[in-house]
Amino acid sequence: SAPRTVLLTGAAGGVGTLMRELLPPYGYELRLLDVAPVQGAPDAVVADLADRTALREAVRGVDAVVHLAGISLEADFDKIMAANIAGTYNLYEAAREEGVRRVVLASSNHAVGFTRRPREGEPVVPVDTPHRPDTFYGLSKCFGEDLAQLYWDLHGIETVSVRIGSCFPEPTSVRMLSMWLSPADCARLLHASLTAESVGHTVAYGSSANTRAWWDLSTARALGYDPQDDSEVYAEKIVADKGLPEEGSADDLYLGGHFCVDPPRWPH
Ligand code: NAI
Ligand code: 15L
Repeated sequence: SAPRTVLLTGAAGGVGTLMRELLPPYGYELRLLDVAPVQGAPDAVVADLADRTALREAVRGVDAVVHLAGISLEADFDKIMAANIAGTYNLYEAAREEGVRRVVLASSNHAVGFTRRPREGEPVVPVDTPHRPDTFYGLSKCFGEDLAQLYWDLHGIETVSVRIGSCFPEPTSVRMLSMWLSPADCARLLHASLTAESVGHTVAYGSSANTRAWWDLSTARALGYDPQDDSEVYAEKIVADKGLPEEGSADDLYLGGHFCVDPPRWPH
């Protein structure tokens, strides 16, 4: 049966704040968790993903988890390790112990960030393209996807790993014209991921129906996702303001764009 009570981790973050508003109209009752206090939500669980007892209590009785919590940019490996790698493991263990059957996992384009972006006329990037992280951050998302697969194979916990492009109210760069996931489409995709039947472990790219999309939305659409937005309405202004990425730059070459070279480690 369709999930009703959902734990939303990372509820104080950018996407979490948007989803707190946009998911309840689909009929969900949200329980919120974040290590930071969640503005205007006195009932939110304030806990670190390192706190296994708190996680177990937080998942008790929910039908599903939308797992957004974690470090969302490149950082020192030890920090990524604690929040994203150990933290995601702790969350899945809590889900297993409490019998939660479905997780929607925030993966990222940076799990495949060093993949060349398609040039005009080339096929879009398929969902089964090999992992090719661009950062320790992206590597932690690869781990999350593999953990999700393991928990499906070992324990029958279903996951949709959503490789989110760029989920912000508006696109703000030329690269984001390809990557943008509008907040309303994000809610549509999370809802589809929560309600689709028999997902096993499914990897889906998360973007709107962008004219300039670089990747294949077929697995997302197969879940029932029907994106309604297209970044193209912002294109003229963004291209005029920012100019096209320099030929041969990371933003020009790779799905992960500037993450591939920031911080600089070796010349590309
Ligand atoms: P954000 O950084 O705004 O929010 C992340 C939240 O997780 C924060 O509120 C933070 O306090 C919380 N958090 C961090 N470490 C924690 C810990 N140890 N225990 C408990 N809570 C912790 O990130 P945003 O943009 O909202 O992204 C949400 C998720 O989606 C992240 O997992 C991110 O990696 C992923 N994502 C986001 C994209 C985007 O365009 N916004 C693109 C691709 C992936
Ligand atoms: C991500 O994974 C980040 O969490 C988000 O802040 C954006 O930088 C996004 O990718 C992006 O690639 O634009």
